[in-house]
Amino acid sequence: MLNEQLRRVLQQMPKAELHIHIEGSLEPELIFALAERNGVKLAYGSVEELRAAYAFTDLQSFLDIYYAGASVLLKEQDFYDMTAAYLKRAEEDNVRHTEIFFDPQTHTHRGVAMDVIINGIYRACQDSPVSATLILCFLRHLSEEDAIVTLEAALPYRDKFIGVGLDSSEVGNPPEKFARVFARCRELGLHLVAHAGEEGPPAYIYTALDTLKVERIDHGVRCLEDPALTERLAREQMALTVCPLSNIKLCVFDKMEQHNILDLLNANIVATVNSDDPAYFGGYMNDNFIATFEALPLGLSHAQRLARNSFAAAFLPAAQKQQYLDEVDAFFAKV
Ligand code: ES4
Ligand code: ZN
Repeated sequence: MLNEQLRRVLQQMPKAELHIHIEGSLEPELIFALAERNGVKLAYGSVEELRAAYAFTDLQSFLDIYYAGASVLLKEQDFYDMTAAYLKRAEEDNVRHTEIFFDPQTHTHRGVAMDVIINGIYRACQDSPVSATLILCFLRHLSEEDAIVTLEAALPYRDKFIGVGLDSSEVGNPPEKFARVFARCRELGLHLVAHAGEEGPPAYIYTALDTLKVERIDHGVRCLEDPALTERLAREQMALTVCPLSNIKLCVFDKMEQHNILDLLNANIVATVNSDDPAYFGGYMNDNFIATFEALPLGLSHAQRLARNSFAAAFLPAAQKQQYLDEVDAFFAKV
């Protein structure tokens, strides 16, 4: 069991979240409320029935339900309400800064316009006391051509997102499939990230780095299978946005006791803790920290390191980053 002091520190320490899919923050209750509001028919009869379907065996089994859940989002206010609910939970967990993924293709393919998506999410970010920026993710199971069309549709709102990412079904859709669209995003001055090494092999982490030129790896936990890659990630201080509860729910590791986040830290990798899809995977930021620290021999020094890593890896101006890092150190000086 976690001692009371460490639990309180994990809850109260200032932190940044760098890997959260906003569509994955839709709680079953809100899915049903929006379905009702929009007259959308769901394949599940009740909140309980929907929640009972959250028994995943791998990434794809989750994605099928995640896209079904997102089908209730139609109006700008729906995107606003979803984002506002997440930001309120983040604030309760002492998240000071968050970089939110959104998947426009999940919505544009259902006929929802890009301005509805971006304006709804962005307006909720502006109305929150939590610092929040947006990262547009391309769905890797779709074509690169579709990603290019999506980027073009989003460019009128270029000032409302800071970067692009790559998510959805990893195996069989390697980063290099998106070489051209990422090159274009790089020219546009967008930050670049990609999911790699969650279910996919270390080779995908290499091509995310070398072909896409990403600045962070989302998940990346399979890097430890390759000692040269592990050493490189540490040397380059390339951050990994690790999502512990997600990895357990999607069977990347059987049990939290087997999670490799402590091994990543011991290899001197800039690992961070994040919630991924909190409504589906059993918890928000502090739930992830607590579950991880309960299962593994992690202590106060690891908590401070993970809090520092979260800000060090954030896409923030240097002065603001330093301010957050000082805030972390001031918090731990009083513990
Ligand atoms: C995702 Cl856990 C995960 N992996 C890949 N794509 C995703 N989209 C939402 N959650
Ligand atoms: Zn993810």
